Amino acid sequence: MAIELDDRLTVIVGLGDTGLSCVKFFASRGEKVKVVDSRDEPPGLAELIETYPDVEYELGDFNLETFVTARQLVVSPGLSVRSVEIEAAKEAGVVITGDIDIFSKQVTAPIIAVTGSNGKSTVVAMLAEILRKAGRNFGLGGNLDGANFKPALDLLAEDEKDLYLLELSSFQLETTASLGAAVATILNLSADHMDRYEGIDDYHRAKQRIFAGCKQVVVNRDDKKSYPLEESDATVWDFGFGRAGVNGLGLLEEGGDSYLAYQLEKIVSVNELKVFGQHNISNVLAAVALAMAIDIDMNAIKTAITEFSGLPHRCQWVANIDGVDFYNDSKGTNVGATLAAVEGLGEHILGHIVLIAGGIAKGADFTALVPAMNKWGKAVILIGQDAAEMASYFDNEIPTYFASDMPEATRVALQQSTAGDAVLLSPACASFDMFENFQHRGFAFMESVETLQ
Ligand code: UMA
Ligand code: ADP
Repeated sequence: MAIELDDRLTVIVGLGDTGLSCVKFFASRGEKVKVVDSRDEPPGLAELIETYPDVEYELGDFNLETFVTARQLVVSPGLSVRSVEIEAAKEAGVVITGDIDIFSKQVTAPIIAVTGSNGKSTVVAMLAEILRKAGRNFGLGGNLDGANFKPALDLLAEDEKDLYLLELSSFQLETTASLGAAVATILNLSADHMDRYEGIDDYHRAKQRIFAGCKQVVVNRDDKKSYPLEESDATVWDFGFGRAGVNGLGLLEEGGDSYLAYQLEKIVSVNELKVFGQHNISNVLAAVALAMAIDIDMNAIKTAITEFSGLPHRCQWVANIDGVDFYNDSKGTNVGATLAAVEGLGEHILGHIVLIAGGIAKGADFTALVPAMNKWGKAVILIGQDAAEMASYFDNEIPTYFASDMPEATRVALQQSTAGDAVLLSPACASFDMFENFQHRGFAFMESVETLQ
């Protein structure tokens, strides 16, 4: 039976945190929706049934008919828009959108949009601290976890804000049409999610959508992939390790010390920062550039960046046992992140690193970790589904051990260490084979370390 145009529904694809925020949004406007999720028991189900008992839902294997007869599909980030059902819907003329696209069309206040392969949450958290110090009335959400967790559409239920700060993943950007951000940045680009994209260029193209219609861009001078591919009239700010030019943030060397600087104007000494590692200097410079693009007072910037001590599960110090320091970098979920953590920590400690890594490899190439571990490391302990695949990279290069769970991994790591060394959990992999998510993995590490004491 043919479906009349007016009867066609908005179909929310996915009933996780994003899907639920979409249901709330449409319900608040009195719009009828249907929800589908390929999982039999998606996380948002109990709340949906309790709070929105009238909303229809379909669980388990997707029903193609529901997709192709929809008015629009609001696709959650965990699902690729290239799935058979979504492609078929697109062919049939169904509008494909996502929560960030809807959000950007609803708000008139400026949006600061941050993406990148690594450092997003750190930069966004630092910028949020800067905005707080400056007394700005802003909303904070997107692809964040922990204390800052908030799906973007849930921000619309809060009081009106003068500014929105969003962390965006490539998955979320896939469903944006023209974001129109006041300021947009790709902090850096290195391979991640290669199981979802056709290659790095495909992943890069998804990230580039952040620049569509933006007024100002912040680029990383040390990573050309962070620059917009399309020409535009947007004002450009840049950050990077060398000396900075006009509208630039960089480093100035003076009297044996290194200073963060705006053009040739010193801001603070690198020694005044609480976070360590070159990657974090890059993160601070990015946060300052974003703040300056929206005209934040330099005093607020200085106070916030010198007080910021980092987020949990990101090179977080956990304990010292027999002179060995333990660091939780469970959010190191790709090669670029683990490389940054190994180099940052390697420079920071006197001894060597024993790395705990492994999990779901997501189609990654681990070659780049080998020279870094040869330089800064002394052993690798591997866990999880793709441990054997990872081991093949380290064979004959560095002592490698397998562990069946986190308690065993930390025990072996301590055995391989001596005073002055550091044990670093930075898996370079996703966690879902053994844990609920990266936070769960980080807590498992911290608990295992506690039992070693
Ligand atoms: N899924 C199915 N079937 C479905 C729908 C989803 O199997 O029908 C699976 C997905 O493949 C995925 C999982 O369920 O493995 C979760 O997907 P989701 O789209 O329901 O996720 P949400 O709960 O809505 O959470 C998402 C972000 N997660 C992902 O993109 C995977 C959260 O970022 C974000 O905080 C939240 O929206 C609100 O904006 C977390 C994350 O891990 C921190 N992000 C990835 C990362 O940072 O690497 C991208
Ligand atoms: P994201 O939100 O992009 O995942 P986070 O700020 O949560 O980034 O940091 C995740 C991990 O990435 C950290 O634990 C660290 O190992 C690494 N990392 C952080 N900042 C950078 C950076 N600028 N470049 C490379 N790696 C980084």
